[in-house]
Amino acid sequence: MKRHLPLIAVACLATALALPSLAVAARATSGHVAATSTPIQLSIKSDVQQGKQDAKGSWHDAYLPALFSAKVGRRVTVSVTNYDPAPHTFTAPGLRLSVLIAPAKAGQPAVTTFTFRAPAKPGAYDWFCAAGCDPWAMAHLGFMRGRMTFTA
Ligand SMILES: [Cu+2]
Repeated sequence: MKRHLPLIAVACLATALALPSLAVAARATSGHVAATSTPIQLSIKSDVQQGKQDAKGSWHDAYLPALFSAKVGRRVTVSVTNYDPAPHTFTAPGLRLSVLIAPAKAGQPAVTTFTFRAPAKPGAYDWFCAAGCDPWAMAHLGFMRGRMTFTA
């Protein structure tokens, strides 16, 4: 079951994160989307859900995967399945994105889908979660911090 974020909630989050200059690009996908590439499917699992282990064997919150790519110039659709009963964000200042990722509820994962226009030129853009979830994960690439690469 897909849940779509009310835009007001996203706007409030952007304000709460003190990122008012970022355009909020979350859009509900109600039927027709002019997608020209396959949606990027991401999952989020918490430490207790054994999201991802660090080098010492401790589990952390993580986006799975955290490093992914898409084609330049196209409309990109990202679908995030959150198994964690806590919210996260997908915040990429370089892409002018800050999207609130809805929490799982009553044991059911929440799916948040958003779209944006990929940059015209190849390049890599860092993103992070700004929700204050797992401080270690938020500071480490591959957990609550990642990179999106756009290729020709
Ligand atoms: Cu997070």
